[in-house]
Amino acid sequence: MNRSWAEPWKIKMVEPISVTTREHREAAIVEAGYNTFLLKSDDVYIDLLTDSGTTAMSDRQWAAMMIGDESYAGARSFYKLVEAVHDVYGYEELIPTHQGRGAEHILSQILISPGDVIPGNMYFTTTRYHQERAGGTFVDVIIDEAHDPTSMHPFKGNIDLDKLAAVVEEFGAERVAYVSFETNVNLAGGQPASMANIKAVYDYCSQRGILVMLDATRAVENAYMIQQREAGYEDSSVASILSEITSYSDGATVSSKKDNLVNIGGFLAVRDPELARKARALLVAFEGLHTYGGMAGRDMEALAEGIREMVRTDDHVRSRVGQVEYLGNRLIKFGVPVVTPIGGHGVFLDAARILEHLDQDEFPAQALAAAIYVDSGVRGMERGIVSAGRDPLTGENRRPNLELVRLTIPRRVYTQSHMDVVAESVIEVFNNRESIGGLTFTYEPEDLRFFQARFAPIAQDA
Ligand code: PM9
Repeated sequence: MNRSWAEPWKIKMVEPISVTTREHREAAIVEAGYNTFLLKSDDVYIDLLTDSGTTAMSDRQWAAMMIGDESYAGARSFYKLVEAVHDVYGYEELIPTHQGRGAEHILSQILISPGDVIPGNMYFTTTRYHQERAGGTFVDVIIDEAHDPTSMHPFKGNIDLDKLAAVVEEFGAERVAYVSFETNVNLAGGQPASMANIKAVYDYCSQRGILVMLDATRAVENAYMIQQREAGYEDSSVASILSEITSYSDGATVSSKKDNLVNIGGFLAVRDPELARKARALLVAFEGLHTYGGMAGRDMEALAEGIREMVRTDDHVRSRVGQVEYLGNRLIKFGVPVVTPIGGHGVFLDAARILEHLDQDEFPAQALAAAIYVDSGVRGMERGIVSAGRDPLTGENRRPNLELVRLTIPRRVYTQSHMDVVAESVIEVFNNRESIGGLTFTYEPEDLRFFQARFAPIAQDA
């Protein structure tokens, strides 16, 4: 018999949430311009917008916050964080930032010169934004399977070495600022890279003097997938797999609001002291002094504990990913098209297949996210043509193959019953999908448009 797992924690404090009426939600989505980012959280029942900063911290983390050292310089809490990052990720030099994009900003500014290219395994919105702001051009070198929501490839986050070699050949190694290697690729659906691929990319790059910088934001989830799927790792701990992943890199940016189990924080970590010196010079201008960057002492305490907790035993990540799989498998059972295999941090609904009657220019994923919200108060996020934005050179919409709604599961926050409610709502909306119409922009911001864009339904007779 298959035995069940359960969460490796019990609940000590609860935060009430309440369900609203359909009429209330219909008014709220209009007020939010059909953008779930613009909804007030009080109008949301089950919030699956993001797994970023939405974690429930442990009693140990809350206790650690009480002993935060708020000294301006040289705080004890900083050194505790340096030790945790070194022990768990293996990097010597730590540059603490307010969150992931702070680290991406600094990394892009110190490594990218105008005209450089940055190959990477599918883009991430803020990462590419900072790369472009620094004058670089991002080039997608992820394997083709990542762009196919139905592919069952176990490592859809892998870099295609032939594509990478073609970029290096075309531009020359000296124009490659670094390889941007994301673990458990967010926009591909939370899909991992294999250890064999991570190592092969690092070997290829180090032979040519090209740096490999990980986006290790969800590296623990990637390590767990390697344990589950890659031959030779079934008996290794997630902690040891994580150490091996990071050993094949020159540094990493991390949004600590995900794997690291805190509500705010992030860091850039590198091995090279000279690179760290350059990063710290910018850190003091844009974030804060080099021993706190963008965080209070108490935040660094909670983060240091979160980093240790995420890999103290494998039970945490097993139940975290297990909950995502539980939701995904329920939806698959009822025929709802989702990205497969089920990812590490969320279930990604395939809006292109669900709303086949809508053109991509009618923003099917945006419309589907709004429809699910109206049905039940469950909030997801568009990850398709709106998130992809416009090409800065041509001004044309980028048209990603993946037109998705992400139902992202916060860590240690919701129960299996919440997942059942979510599944039932998505199934109901799926069964009534023909009634969902397309959307058009009423306001389109220039940069990172998905955050604040506003929409209206396309008139039926248009
Ligand atoms: N990710 C997410 O919901 C939060 C904002 S949505 C743009 O998935 C990766 C892989 C991320 C990420 C944020 C960041 C930026 C970098 N890399 O949000 O600045 O998923 O801490 O991190 C979000 P910060």
